[in-house]
Amino acid sequence: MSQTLSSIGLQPATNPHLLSWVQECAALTQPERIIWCDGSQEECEALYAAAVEQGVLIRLNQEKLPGCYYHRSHPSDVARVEQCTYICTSAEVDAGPTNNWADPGPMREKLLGLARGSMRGRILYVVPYLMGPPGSPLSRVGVEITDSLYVVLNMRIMARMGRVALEALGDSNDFNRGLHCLLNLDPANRFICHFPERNEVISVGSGYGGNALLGKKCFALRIASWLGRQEGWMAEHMLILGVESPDGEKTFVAAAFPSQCGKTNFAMMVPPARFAGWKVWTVGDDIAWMKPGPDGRLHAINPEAGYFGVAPGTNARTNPNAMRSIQRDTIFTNVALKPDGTVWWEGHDDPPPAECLDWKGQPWTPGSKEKAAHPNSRFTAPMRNNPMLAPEAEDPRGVPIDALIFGGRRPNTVPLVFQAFHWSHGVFLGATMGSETTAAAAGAVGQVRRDPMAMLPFCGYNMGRYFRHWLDMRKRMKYPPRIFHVNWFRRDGNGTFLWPGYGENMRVLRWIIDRCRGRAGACETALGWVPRWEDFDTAGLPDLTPARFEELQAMNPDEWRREILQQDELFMNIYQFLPKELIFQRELLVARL
Ligand code: SAT
Ligand code: MN
Repeated sequence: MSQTLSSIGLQPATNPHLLSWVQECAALTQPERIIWCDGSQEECEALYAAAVEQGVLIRLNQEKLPGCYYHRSHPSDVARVEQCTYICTSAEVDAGPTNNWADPGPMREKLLGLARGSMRGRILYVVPYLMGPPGSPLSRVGVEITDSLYVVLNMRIMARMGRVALEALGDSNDFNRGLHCLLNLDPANRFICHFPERNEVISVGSGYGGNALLGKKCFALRIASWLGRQEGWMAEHMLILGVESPDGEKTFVAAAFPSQCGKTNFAMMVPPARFAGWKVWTVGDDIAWMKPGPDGRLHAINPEAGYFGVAPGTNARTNPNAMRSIQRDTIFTNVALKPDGTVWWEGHDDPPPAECLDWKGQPWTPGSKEKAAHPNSRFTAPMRNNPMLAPEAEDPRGVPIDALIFGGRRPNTVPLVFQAFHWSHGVFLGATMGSETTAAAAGAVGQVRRDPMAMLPFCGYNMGRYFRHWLDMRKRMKYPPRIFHVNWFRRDGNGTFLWPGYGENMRVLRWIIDRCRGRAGACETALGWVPRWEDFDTAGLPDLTPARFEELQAMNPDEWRREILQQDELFMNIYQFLPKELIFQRELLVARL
């Protein structure tokens, strides 16, 4: 047993429900010792020291990157695995056609069998965490039991961890139970299983972020979406940001893009010179929990407390606030390690190092064929490091949302921006969203697949009922947000991006906000309301000619005919559960075309 850990984690919680569940898990997994995490600084230092001692983390150059550490995961364990992810409900229909379903009884037996004795000689960490600001009616408690120090240290950054969570829990039995066992990381024994009827998650055989940090996708999206449907709120794969105009007017928007489509960059956007005096504040970069408030508006909190961001492509131009956020107290996973104890990745500001170790620990030089950093390599950084963290991120009431934005990665077909005619049309836009697959999930990259509301891998129940829930939410709000669709990734005939993206997305955001506030023009098309050249701020972008703008916004009927047929594939898959409003929206679109 590590000396470094001998003085911490001695004080078990007093909550009887939590105590008995921890005892049950310990009896099953047979750890050598239990550590109850309290979230203190002293504990943090001891955990990092132990992680370094055990080779789980490498301490980076503390002068250049204070409080920063480096982790290499097993090369077969670098992304979410959707084919090993299950929703285990008594009735298969509750998981629906887009999820893997397993019968909860036999699946539990199998998982408990795998977990039995799996922590022998190891430490079981009890990680209580609070999702959302303390004191918020929208916040929820989870407890993760894990034998991974890497998971503990990431959870400490990603959520409000330790005492604060136990205080929020009190003697209640209302918390998410998450059991995580590394096992031997054999992909054949990798299962990420959700039991929404019990508010429980069991994840075995993977140490990777989305599979193992159970507060994130497992609880805050899959389980929370289930809870939200029952309780009248929404758990969405959305960033939340606030735009402040030069005269101090603040407007909050939430946006759903699939993994690796730039949510973190958009959430931390820095307005370009043209927008002097404008500020973009980050509330969250990945997940939004939203509920109608007493004022009739939709209020959102970011349940998380950190950013689990994609490293490659992150630099001072694409995301200066992320670069500032990762200068301290950050864990880097599967990036390249330089000889001076700092890190590098493809698309970093620094030129490729003459030599370094790649994400697998192999020597790498600029002549190497393989990438130095894994395409899904990540940073885990506390949100308090973000210089533009919205003060409202800690507001228990959340922020009122004026616009919801859907977007995907589409090289063609889909215009830069358009606005839905109304709420149910907006739900249709979200429901039919498509995007090219990325390295965030194991499997082929670059194929367009339907990813409704960017929730295909994260909706914890039947997708058709999820659409119904979206439609029903309209009735709970006096002032529903306006709904928009964006696509930063459209290309011209030569494959060149038509839109510069990043900070220039501020121009799109400006139009969206002005639409919400009734001060920007638009013209009606078959797809929705679109900005005309004169409605859109194009000053200071010499490459953006009226012809190019037209190309960006073009609606090509042939492409849309194909698009609708592709959308039908998803609709046919869930036809039995599809709300009729969405079928009508499809008919109306076809008629308009
Ligand atoms: O790995 S995570 O699932 O946490 C990140 C993502 O894919 O969105
Ligand atoms: Mn995500």
